[in-house]
Amino acid sequence: KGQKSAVVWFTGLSGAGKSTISVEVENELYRQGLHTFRLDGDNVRHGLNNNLGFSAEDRAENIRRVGEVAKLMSDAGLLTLTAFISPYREDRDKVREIMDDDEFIEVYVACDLEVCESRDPKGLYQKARAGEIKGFTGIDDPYEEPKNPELVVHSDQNSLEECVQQVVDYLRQNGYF
Ligand code: GGZ
Repeated sequence: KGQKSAVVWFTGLSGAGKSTISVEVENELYRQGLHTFRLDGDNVRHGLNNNLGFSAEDRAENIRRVGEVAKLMSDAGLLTLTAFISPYREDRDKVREIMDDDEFIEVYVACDLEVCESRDPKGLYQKARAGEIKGFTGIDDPYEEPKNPELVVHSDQNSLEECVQQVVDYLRQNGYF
């Protein structure tokens, strides 16, 4: 019984629950004895990508670099989890293209904008509505939903535990561990 390396790529609006779900999935995989690595905006935008903002060009470069790092981690044998808005389909598809077959697992964390906005953990939606942040995803910047993700979890209709379970079940049922 082993593990198959892959990149579990969470995408969705700010506040949809990507980071929270990915942390809990990682905890569960750890309990199962798997080796994992997690990348999200909090660790990557402060270091590797601290020269990038939120223009379409900078988001594309953010996602490209994250994709390359995730590929390296996956090559090193780790089940890699990423949590980035990654709003542009083209940017996500380019990451998929550098991966092997079955190596890229796109997980759409679907959540109504209204629900994301009501959560507003960092007050960023409020700032975006007030015009204090320009180009905020979902407010005055686009989010392009995945057309054929490997998995969709609905964080506005299911509990955190259920969403986590759906991801873990997908990985087990598809032979990743
Ligand atoms: C979207 C922004 C923006 C703008 C700052 N648009 O909820 P958060 O705070 O913690 O998650 C968001 C994070 C998005 O970074 P990503 O690297 O995931 O974005 S992308 O994949 O599009 O490159 C949010 C915060 O940064 N944030 N400004 N204008 N989110």
